[in-house]
Amino acid sequence: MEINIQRKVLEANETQADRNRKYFSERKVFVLNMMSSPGSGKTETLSITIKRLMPHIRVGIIVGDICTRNDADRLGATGAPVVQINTDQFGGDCHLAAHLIDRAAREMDLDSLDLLIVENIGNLVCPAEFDIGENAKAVVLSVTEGEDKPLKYPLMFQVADVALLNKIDLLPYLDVDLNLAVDNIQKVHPKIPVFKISAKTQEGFEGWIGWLKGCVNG
Ligand SMILES: Nc1nc2c(ncn2[C@@H]2O[C@H](COP(=O)(O)OP(=O)(O)O)[C@@H](O)[C@H]2O)c(=O)[nH]1
Ligand SMILES: [Mg+2]
Repeated sequence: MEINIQRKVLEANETQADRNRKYFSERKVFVLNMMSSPGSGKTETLSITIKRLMPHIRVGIIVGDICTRNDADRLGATGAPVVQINTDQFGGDCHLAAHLIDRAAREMDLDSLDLLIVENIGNLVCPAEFDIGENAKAVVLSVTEGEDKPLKYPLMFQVADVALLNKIDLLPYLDVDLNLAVDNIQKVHPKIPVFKISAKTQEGFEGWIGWLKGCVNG
């Protein structure tokens, strides 16, 4: 019974996600779904990414959290339009579903955007299962989380189109093996592009920004 209900929820989500994708493509907006566990650096990475892309690429943001507008305030400081979703009004869901993206996107002027980035709720499990109608998925893993996380939470890394290995500025203080972290990501998803970055120092951003520009101009 539980399995049937879960299947129906995922099927309904898939239908809405396909509708979203059509809606976005009619408006010529590329949509990126950014995911990670809480605290890996999604918001920090996005702040820098947006600053580097604008004004040539016009970016809008939908950000999901269970509570608070903190990330909307941080990302809004870039000047990009931001819509915050709080899932505590909907039972505190641990992921963004396609119908929430539909509602948030209708609050934005998509005709004035080239790229819509969705910062998903911090969670390495549930968001991987929910298509939101995006064109690409990015996963952020910070070096402080340990090299083995791709092996423990493989679905997230399998569904991702690109992986960002963040907080490399902290490597001198950690015992983590950066090459092993890359190997583990590529063990569950061979050939996925992995960019090693620091959102604090902006090291490694050229490759990531180039990849994203390629998607938008693509
Ligand atoms: N040292 C360091 N700290 C970072 C880096 N990226 C993010 N942080 C910090 O990590 C914490 C969580 O970052 P945040 O962007 O809120 O992560 P999110 O929960 O994934 O959105 C904040 O205190 C950030 O300042 C980084 O590259 N290096
Ligand atoms: Mg955040």
